[in-house]
Amino acid sequence: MTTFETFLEGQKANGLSGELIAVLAEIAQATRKISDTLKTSALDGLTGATEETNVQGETQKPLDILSNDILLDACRKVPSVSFAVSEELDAEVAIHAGGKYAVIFDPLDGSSNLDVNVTVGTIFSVIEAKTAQDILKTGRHQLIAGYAAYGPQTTLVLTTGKGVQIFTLNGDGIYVLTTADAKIVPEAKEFAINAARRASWDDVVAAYIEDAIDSGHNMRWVGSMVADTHRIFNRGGVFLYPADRNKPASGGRLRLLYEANPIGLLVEAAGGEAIIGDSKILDIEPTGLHQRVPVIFGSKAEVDKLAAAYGARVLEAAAE
Ligand code: P6P
Repeated sequence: MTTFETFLEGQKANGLSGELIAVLAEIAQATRKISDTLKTSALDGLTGATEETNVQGETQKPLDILSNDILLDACRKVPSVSFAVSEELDAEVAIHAGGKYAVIFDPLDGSSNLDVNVTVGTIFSVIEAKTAQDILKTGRHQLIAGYAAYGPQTTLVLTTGKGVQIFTLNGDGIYVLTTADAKIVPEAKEFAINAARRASWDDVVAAYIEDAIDSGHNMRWVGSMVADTHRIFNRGGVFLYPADRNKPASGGRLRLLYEANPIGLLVEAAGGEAIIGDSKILDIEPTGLHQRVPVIFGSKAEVDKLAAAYGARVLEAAAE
């Protein structure tokens, strides 16, 4: 049995720095704490909503704040952490003056599902950043990316740049390696999109979904990105959260730094593709901590169809 701890020993032998191993170990410990907290949250009066709203304009839930605090405490335990960036906080938080790694996270993604006991998750990313300005770099600079999915099982999915590993939390609070080199199947007949927003889709997405339905594809939409992502790791498929064609400046709903980038690195490391139209997510130059982008990722054959359609549209526009 390979545990997370023995995995880290292997990572050290493969050259991952002791500092990054310490960061990853504390993030994993934070996800264990969040998992434990969620299990009894309804008994501990931690459900419902607070009177607070976050920088996104979303009503904060007690568990959003608690999960955020658990991750900030984890960052403070590691001297090499310079900054923390969170969906729940307006600006970056200075952690250790001499630090060199920024930890970027969505502490509890999909928290609107908490009161209905549906899988939610923590999404995290680690980059080298000695100054606040260093934080705004493309997703290709991520050194570590991953998520924890808190569902019937608690699973930790991560990459340190070489493949994707999946761990499952056992009854003793130990993460056990259950998939050593996760791959996303290139072909799949299942898409994830919020079909209620059909009026906001651009013509590429609308045509793709219509064709998928005509071809007998299935649809799943959990309303929790981590849950939809984990399904795609398990059986393939494509996830789409396109920009609203009526509000192009909004960029979409999902955030680049702590949702699209970490998921994009994991997906590419598992042989999938992650795009925003004719560009790859990991090549987008960030302009702000909470920048939103359209997101399409999953099985390579399906995402390539969409990328080709966007590419053709760019060529048509250039020819006009
Ligand atoms: P909608 C959760 O709030 C989230 O950021 C993602 O986890 C999820 O995929 C998406 O929003 C759901 O959005 O518009 O369907 O509620």
